[in-house]
Amino acid sequence: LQDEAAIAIANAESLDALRELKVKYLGKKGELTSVLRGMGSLPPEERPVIGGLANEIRAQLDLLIAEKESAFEEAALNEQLATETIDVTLPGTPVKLGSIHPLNLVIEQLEDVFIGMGFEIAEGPEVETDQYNFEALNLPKEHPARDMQDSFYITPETLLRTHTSSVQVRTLEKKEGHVPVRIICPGKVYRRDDDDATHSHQFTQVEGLVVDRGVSMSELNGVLLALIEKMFGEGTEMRLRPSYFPFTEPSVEVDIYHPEKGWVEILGAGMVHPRVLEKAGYNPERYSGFAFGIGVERIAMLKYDVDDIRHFYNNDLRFLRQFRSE
Ligand code: FA5
Repeated sequence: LQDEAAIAIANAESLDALRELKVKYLGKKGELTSVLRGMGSLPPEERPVIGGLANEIRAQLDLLIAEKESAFEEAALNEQLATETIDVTLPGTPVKLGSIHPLNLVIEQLEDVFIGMGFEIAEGPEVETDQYNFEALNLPKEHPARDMQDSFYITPETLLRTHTSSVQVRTLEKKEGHVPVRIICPGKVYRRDDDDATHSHQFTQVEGLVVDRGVSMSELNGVLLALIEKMFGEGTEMRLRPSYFPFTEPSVEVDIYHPEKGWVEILGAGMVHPRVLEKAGYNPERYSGFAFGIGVERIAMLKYDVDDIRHFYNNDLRFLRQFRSE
């Protein structure tokens, strides 16, 4: 039996054939097992001899099978390695890198500038209540200045925010009367403006708000100058034009000088109106503040010489790829 099995194992041509042999000789109903089973009918003195022999043979066959098995496995592995070799000298497939959108580039730069001046970054919802977008900013329902920002209403009391100034009051409420308040808030805003080369119905603003004791207009002036020099280089000319916003008093619009385009308006700003402070729980006798709302597209157009605001939204790769290296 041992010789027969040994020859069969040596001649097995595949892993499957080997496994069949294992069952045939060593399995529960295998030939060796039946020898062991039959031991009960042997005279008692022969049992240990036959038993010992059977176990020896079992161990022997086990070993032969295991050796043959690993030989098969090694052969299979070698075959697999031979077919799967990788030619490391082949040129790789280039990974296509995207680029940061120019509006996000400008937002990141603005955030850097303001974080450097001690500002924190705040957020607010794009779907806003009339209360935060207008009412709390000193713009009651019948106020004619509501026409300055034609709005997309969702319900009579909710709308797409027309400016990031809505975050001013949300921030003040969160601070619960504590100072200093020093935040910027970048985000999308929506207006029913007709689209043209410099206007879009959806655009981007960065709001700024500072409230503390003794905050003055000259500090606003200093912050804006620092901002403009960082964004456009030292010596860039800035001008404040008197303007009107119901939530600031006095109010200004800020232009910078561009050698080809002349004076271009980039933001609105002013000293926070005492009524806005009061409504948000800040005593205007003790505290004062300034606020500004920067038009991000206007900055990006000037900085990157973009002649039409619509380029920012068309997702034309030829346009977007130009901002790759920054
Ligand atoms: C405001 O939205 C005020 N909330 C700004 C402000 C904040 C004033 C805090 C005082 C205190 P205005 O409507 O002017 O103001 O818009 C601000 C800037 O957004 C503009 O200077 C301009 O750069 C940009 N902007 C306005 N309308 C559009 C538009 N339709 N498309 C692109 N940019 C626009």
